[in-house]
Parts: sequence; structure tokens; C-alpha cells
Amino acid sequence: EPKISGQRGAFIVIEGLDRAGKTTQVKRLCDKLYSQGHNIKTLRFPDRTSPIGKMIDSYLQSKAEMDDHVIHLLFSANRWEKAKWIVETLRQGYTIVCDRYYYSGMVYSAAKYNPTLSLDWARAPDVGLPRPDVVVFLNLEPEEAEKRGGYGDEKYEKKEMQQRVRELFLGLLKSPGSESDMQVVNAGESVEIVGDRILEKIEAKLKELAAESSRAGIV
Ligand code: FDM
Repeated sequence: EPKISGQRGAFIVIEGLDRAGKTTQVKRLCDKLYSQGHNIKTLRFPDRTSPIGKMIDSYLQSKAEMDDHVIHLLFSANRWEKAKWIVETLRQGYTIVCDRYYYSGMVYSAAKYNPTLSLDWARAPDVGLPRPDVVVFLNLEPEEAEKRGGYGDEKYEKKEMQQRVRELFLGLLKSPGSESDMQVVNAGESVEIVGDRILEKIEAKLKELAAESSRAGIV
């Protein structure tokens, strides 16, 4: 049941490399926040269920070829499809926990080093999307990623690509924009420890939020 106190929910994003444990941690976090009395909805990008999401899925499985700019814009469109839902759901008092958002959008596309696809170009189509209240970046050392075994078969699950994505993510933390607000958690620890660290970051932020105005911003 949506909260009737009038306070909007928080928009929480979990970002990170493949194999950093995002999916596991999103699930744990939702369970924890739910047990604390929050109303929770989850979301993940890409959302492969919509027609655009199905095109993205074909691309990631190498069943369809696409120009780098085209697939980038589809990933962005896939977020815009959900923008109104996000705003309304937060307004109804639900806290949203989202697996990947536009940060992945920027870095995975820019990691292709296509000369006409810069980080700035990649960011542009996402400007105006609902802005997260907290973004946690699960950082994984390359050696630890190696230890976790081979990557899957999807398009970007290659060592070199992951390395470039990691560097770009770390670069975002130093950028002057809102991306530098990302909270970093070392994903190399155990599931329990990583979960506790994520929760610490989020609880601190939720407290700040409760004290502030309850209007959601935009990217
Ligand atoms: N990915 C994800 C992108 O390239 N751009 C985006 O905007 C998003 C949201 O898609 F390699 C990449 C990241 C990953 C792949 O993601 C599929 P999941 O989390 O493994 O489904």
C-alpha cells in the first residue's frame, strides 16, 4: 500500500561493472528496505520487455547489428519510456531501487572509442530524466573480476571492454557534474559486507532527504 504521509519515495540507483554483484545486491537492498517499512519497486535497465528493450536484447546477444549511435539512443529511449512511471511512482511514496541507469549508458557507449561518440554526446539524450537521490557504484578491481571467473556471452562481456568501462566510471567520479555524487563501494568483499556498506551509504542519504524538500529533480 502506498504511504499516505505525503513524503515521496527515494530514487536509488545501483551501478557497476558486470560481475560486481549488482543484481544480488539490488535484491538484498530491496528486502532490507522493505523490512524497514519502505514501499519498494524495482527497475532495471535495459528493460528488455518493451519493443525497444527487445531490440536492445537482440543487439546484446549479437543477433542484430547496429550503429554505435543507434544502440546508444535505444538505451536512452528505453529509460525515457519509464520516466513518467518513475516520477509517478516516487510521488506515490514508493522507493525505487534501479539496477543501472544513465551512468552505464554513458560509459559503455563511450568505451567503444568511436570518434563521434564522446561522453558528452552520450550524456545528451538522457538530460531531463528523473534524477536519482543516491547512486552507488560497485567498484571491482580487475584482478577480482578475473577471480570471479569468465564473463558471459553478451556483447560487452569482454575483458578489454570491461577495463575501459571501469576507467570511464572512475573518471565520472571526478567529473564536475552530478555524476561525481556517486558513492563508491568496493564490491570485492563478501556479499554481506558489500550489502552493509551499500546500506550505510543509502541510509545516510535517506536521512538527508527526509530533512530536505520532497521535490524530485531532473538530470
Ligand atoms: N548497457 C546498459 C549499456 O551499454 N547502456 C545502457 O544504457 C545500459 C543501461 O548493457 F553490458 C550495457 C551494460 C551491460 C548490458 O546489462 C546489459 P545487464 O545489466 O547485464 O542486463
